[in-house]
Amino acid sequence: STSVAYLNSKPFPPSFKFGVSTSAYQIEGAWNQGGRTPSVWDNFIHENPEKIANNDTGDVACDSYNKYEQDVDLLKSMGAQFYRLSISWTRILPYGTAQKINQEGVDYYVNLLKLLKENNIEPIVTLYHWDLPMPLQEMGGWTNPDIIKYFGDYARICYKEFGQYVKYWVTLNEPQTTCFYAYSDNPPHVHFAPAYSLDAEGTYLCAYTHVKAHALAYHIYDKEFREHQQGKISLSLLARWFEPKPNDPNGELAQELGMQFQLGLFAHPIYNGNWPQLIIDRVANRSSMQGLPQSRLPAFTKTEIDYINGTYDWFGLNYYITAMVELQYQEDDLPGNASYIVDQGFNSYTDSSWKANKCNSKMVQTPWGFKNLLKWVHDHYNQPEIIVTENGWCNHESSLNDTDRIEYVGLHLSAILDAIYDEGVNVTGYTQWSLLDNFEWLTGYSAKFGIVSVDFNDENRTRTPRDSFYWYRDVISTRILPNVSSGAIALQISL
Ligand code: PNW
Repeated sequence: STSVAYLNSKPFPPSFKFGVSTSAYQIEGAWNQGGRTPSVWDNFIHENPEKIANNDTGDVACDSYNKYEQDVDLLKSMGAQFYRLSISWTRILPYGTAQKINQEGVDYYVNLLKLLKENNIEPIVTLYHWDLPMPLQEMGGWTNPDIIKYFGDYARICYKEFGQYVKYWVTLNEPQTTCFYAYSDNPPHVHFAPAYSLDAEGTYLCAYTHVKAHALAYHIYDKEFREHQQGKISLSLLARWFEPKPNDPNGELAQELGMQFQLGLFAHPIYNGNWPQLIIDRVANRSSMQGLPQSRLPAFTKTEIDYINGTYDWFGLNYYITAMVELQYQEDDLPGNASYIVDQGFNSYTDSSWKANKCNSKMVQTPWGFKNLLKWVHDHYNQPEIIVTENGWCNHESSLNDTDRIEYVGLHLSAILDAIYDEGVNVTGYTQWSLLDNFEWLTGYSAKFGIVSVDFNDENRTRTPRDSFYWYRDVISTRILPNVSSGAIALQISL
């Protein structure tokens, strides 16, 4: 049956900003142009073409390195207030370290940032969206604690070169996705570059180095740049909402394990200090039952805890989907090898009643989970200013009539209004993923997230706005969500 969904009809607060999000490797292309050297994703794809759908590569992508002016034109005609982009580390530092700065790479971003400024579009700049320089990957990447200082050196150079144009910095994008999909023994179908198969020790080490690298980059900004540049720094963390399996006596524990292992592991040290206690205790007990001389979760010293705690000015939240959770392993179940998946003890699954498609593993439309998550973040992390740095819908069709995307985004923006007005959550911005169809990692170009379609068979990479682009443009200009009665695109939700 079909019924009409009513979107929250209140206006977005005057200071709320709308925009879109992209990342360097997914849109720029020009992988060996302008002095850029390979990152871990270039090598992973060139060496294992079969790992990517249709043997796609990011070599050309949307060619935004050469066509960024077209991207800014689109942002302008949409009325975007924010544009979240990322810097390619190897465009700036071809050897990964500060030994050489590539001026051509610096110029590319300066030109882009100047053009955004001329058009009154505020950039949100991510320093690192997974494209680690190969020389640093060969030293072990995020399993080598020396990565922390190299990330700090890179961050300093970016603040110095670009800081006059940037008021919103994101140090790291979704370290969880990196540690769980690239530095763990997750099944191969979700193995991102560099596809290390590591037991829990390696996965936790990856979390430890990411958290410390973030904190160093924050302190460098704070000490050396903040006074003159007046920007605000955070990181973008991915979160699903986990809903406990109904009538399950272990449901609440499973939910808490879910929230803490995916989000708390990274957020708690930064927003509250140290790892979440639930994880410290659980991993310590399991390690000791397995006869280890110490916990496999690396311990922070008191000095480190204090150094990391509070290294944020806002909260960057990436949300796509909700999952059901149930307890899979009790604290004293010790099956198989010590992977983080076994330590965390919960199993997640999709409820069959949710609207879903098979894009990018599994997309589901669960806006109520988004509202719950926003409230959870508000309550657990000191009621921070939240900017939703990613949220969006993908499908496999290139149709311009993307009513499914309008429905998803409309419902999720409505959930933000609910969180603001019903719960007092301080959400101040939203950058939809994504401006363009782009290189969607393992699913290549087959998974389309763009409000603008890109023709990847055409060497001009012709960009064509979809219906959702015009819908979003109207939301940005009116600052309310159009309901059926207003004569705008009706949202027909299948129940
Ligand atoms: C995020 N998963 O990645 C990233 O920040 C973007 O680069 C990406 O394009 C976007 O979400 C859409 O997928 C994820 O398999 C990629 O669970 C995959 C997963 C999660 C996040």
